[in-house]
Amino acid sequence: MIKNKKLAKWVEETAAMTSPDHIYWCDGSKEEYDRLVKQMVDEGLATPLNQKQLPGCYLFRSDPSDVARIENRTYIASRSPDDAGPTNNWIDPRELKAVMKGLYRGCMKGRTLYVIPFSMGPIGSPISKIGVEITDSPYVVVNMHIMTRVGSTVLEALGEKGEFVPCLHSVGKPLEPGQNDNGVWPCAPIEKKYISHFPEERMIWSYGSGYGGNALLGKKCLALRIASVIAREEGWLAEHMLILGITDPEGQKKYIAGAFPSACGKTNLAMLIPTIPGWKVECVGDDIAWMKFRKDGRLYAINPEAGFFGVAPGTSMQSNPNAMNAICRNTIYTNVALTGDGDVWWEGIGYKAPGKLIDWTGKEWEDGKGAGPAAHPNARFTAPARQCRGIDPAWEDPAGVPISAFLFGGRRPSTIPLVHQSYTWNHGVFLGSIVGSEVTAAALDLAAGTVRRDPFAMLPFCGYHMGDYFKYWVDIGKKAPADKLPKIFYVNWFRKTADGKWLWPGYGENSRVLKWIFERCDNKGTAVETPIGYMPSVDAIDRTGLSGISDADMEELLAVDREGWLKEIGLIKEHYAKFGSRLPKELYDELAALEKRLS
Ligand code: SAT
Ligand code: MN
Repeated sequence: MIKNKKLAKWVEETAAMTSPDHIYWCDGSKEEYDRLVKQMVDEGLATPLNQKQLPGCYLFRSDPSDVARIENRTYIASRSPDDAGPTNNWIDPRELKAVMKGLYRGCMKGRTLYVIPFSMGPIGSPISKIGVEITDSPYVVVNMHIMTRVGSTVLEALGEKGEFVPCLHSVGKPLEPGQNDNGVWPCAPIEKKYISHFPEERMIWSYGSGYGGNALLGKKCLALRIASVIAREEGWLAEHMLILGITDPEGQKKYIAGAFPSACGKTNLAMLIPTIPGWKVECVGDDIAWMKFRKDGRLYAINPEAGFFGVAPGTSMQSNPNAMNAICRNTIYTNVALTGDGDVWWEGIGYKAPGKLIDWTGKEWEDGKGAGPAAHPNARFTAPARQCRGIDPAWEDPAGVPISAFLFGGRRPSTIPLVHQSYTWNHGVFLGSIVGSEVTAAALDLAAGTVRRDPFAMLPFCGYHMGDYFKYWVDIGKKAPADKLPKIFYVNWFRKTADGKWLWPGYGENSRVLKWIFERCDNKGTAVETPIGYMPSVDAIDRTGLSGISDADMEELLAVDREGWLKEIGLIKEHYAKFGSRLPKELYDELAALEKRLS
């Protein structure tokens, strides 16, 4: 029946180890999705939302200990610790397997083992990859239905001998005979949670968490950590990047990919609605880009995902109307607040809480009554990408879309200007390597104002030594002539005045910066050579129809802050020191050249 022998054997062995009551092969159908959702509603694990306002939408509340990715329980178990590098948690793979096998033994008792064949990327695309996730969580199954392409067509594409990435997942909560979850989100205590990657075997083992990237293994685990390793071996790129298409008033179109650390508005940028007349932005993806060179020498990107797993708090009609519209139907909400009439609510939704709510922990909540937030700050929506009004017509093109520019950025209230362009490929790699964002959450245990370096926004997602990753990016630049390679830009929407006011309005107004970037891709648009790179002159950024931004503001946004940059250089040296001898010489050369240009 199952033609792929390796898959059949793996499922059999896993079932023998985990002892599920049933084994179920997912076909990816709507009937299957509806049936599993109904089962979870009946078990009290899901709440149907008001089906008139939010058809096909359901709310889940997770365990308070299981609300986000957990980086300190995430492991890269390469054979040598040197291959994981200084930015990853390493454990000896033999040791880790022994511990995890102990946990997996009998862990699916009382549950169903679901086999989810999935494709990252359009089925049959030369850039796509197949994974199979085994899980005991029906919540994972329905989320994977939205986030990936699931089902029998994937098994057909896999055929008898096709390769797949095995992804094993359990919530880590076996049930006694007759016991059920009693409406409580199943997971294991923190010290038993493991999100493990075996890069040499291209294999993922996850235990104890049911939330987001810990459990939906196609996303960060496969599409970034394991894929980054495969990409380096095979000569392509697996990046934590949004992809957008931008069209000028004459109908010329370009595609741009961008890497930003979390909490920098990546999803909002991917779905931006331009404020400059005649321009259009369309979304290919909001989180991950897989890119390969084609014969014409250009890099082509696909979005390996099929849905959006976005942060709800802060999403509003002002920050992201396209997302607000996309999540009105067929959407799974996790850890948002519930209103009296079965609607959802979260902090930053753009209007006051309508009366008493049920908060993400299931308790009554009233605004101003001193309780914590109504929605968990990492509350999420899972929504099909095709529901987004601004989705790009080519978003499922198996050939991918040609990338003209890379953007890097972060939250930097000072020093880093609104936009600058690298002089060369290696200078652009340097800009990617120094990406950082100012820490706002005290929870991270860092003084507010500290810059947390997150090179290429890949710090938690690179499956190998980050120094080697930088070197790989340098090498990519040798694979095509400079005029075929994407141009590289650093943007910063988050500049503040000395008294703490935003200097730039952001959101749809960012299209004004994208317009300059678009022009630069054709070597047009006024650009001034500065010590840090090419920069727009003050009036090269189109301000037509934009009120409240004076020439003086623009000058501040586009100034080269020599003192700030010299301080930055000291911080970059500290950052680079972590990578030791594996930091490529080319990046030290770029740093030295920058220092020289500044002095
Ligand atoms: O939970 S996910 O890893 O999918 C999202 C994130 O934390 O970036
Ligand atoms: Mn992400």
